[in-house]
Amino acid sequence: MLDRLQELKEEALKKVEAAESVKELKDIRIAYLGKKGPVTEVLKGMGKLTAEERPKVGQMANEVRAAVAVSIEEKEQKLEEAALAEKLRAESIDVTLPGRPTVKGARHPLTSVIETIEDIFIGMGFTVAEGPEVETDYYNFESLNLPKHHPSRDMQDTFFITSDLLLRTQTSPVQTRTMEKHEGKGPVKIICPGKVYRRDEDDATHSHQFMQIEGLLVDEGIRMSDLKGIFEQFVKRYFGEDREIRLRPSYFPFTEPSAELDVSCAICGGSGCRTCKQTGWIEVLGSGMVHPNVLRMGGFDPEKYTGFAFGMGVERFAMLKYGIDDIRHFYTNDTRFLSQFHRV
Ligand code: 2U9
Repeated sequence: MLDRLQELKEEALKKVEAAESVKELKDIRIAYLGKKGPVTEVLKGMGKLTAEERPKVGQMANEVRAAVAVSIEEKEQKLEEAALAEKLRAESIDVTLPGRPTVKGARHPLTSVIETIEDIFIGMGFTVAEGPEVETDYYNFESLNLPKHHPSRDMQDTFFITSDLLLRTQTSPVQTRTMEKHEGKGPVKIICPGKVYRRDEDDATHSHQFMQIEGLLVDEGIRMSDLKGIFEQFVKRYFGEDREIRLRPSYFPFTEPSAELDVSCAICGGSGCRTCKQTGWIEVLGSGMVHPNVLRMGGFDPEKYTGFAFGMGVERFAMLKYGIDDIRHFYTNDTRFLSQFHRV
């Protein structure tokens, strides 16, 4: 029996020595030291031994168990140390390697243009006002001197939600709402940037959703010359000092008189080219003196107060400034287009 135990010990120690994983060691522990293992089997046969032999075999069995257990533990520690060393080697960081570049986003060109225009008007004492995109018929049409069945309501095709709710076709409702808040006391000096919606077929120059910036200045003694002065400053700051402006008579139901603003063509310098359709001038916005009815509906006394208003399409400004030929580029999220505006 003693020989058998010695044999088992050597066999187990050899296997521990050869083991390459903690899992293997666990299997060896179960195989040799477990309840159904060979050492237990030997001990079960002790009944047949003499009283003299029994303690010797018992002691030997305990020694074998202890030796195998210790060698398993030692081997386990070695394997764990080796695994940790390997992990540290694999995860070591070479601090001398150059960093991986991170891809940075850029402002959308329309956002940049809006911010540039906002800054110019803020510099002239305007504040920025915003309002809801879902509007009532009253704020979008009625309060702008466009009563029901007015022919000019046909000028715009509208996305109606109910008979009274719609997606705003211009940012003008923000101006009426702001006038109401002022309760008939001037000055009101705001610009209103935001999304607007029209039931247009999308093509190179039309989009069913686009960006507008409108402006409104209401105070005592505001005249057409104030409008012209503000436009002159705005155009020179946005397009460049060398650009000239001219006002051309027009018609809008919410302004009287109304005028279109033209800017001298930068491409031909005024002599006429394809961009300016041989006129030397490019139309950039619509404007006019606020109609007395509109002032009255906003809570202002037209006998005391006068004002001017204007509206521009942001995409058109961006297209003119950067030579973009299709409005759909702004809304298709093609990064080849967008990434060109990194430093705008
Ligand atoms: C109030 C009073 C008057 C806003 C104005 C225009 C002229 C205009 C167009 C330019 C290109 C819209 O984006 S576009 O299609 N706008 O020509 N907008 S005057 O007049 C107002 C607004 C609010 C209370």
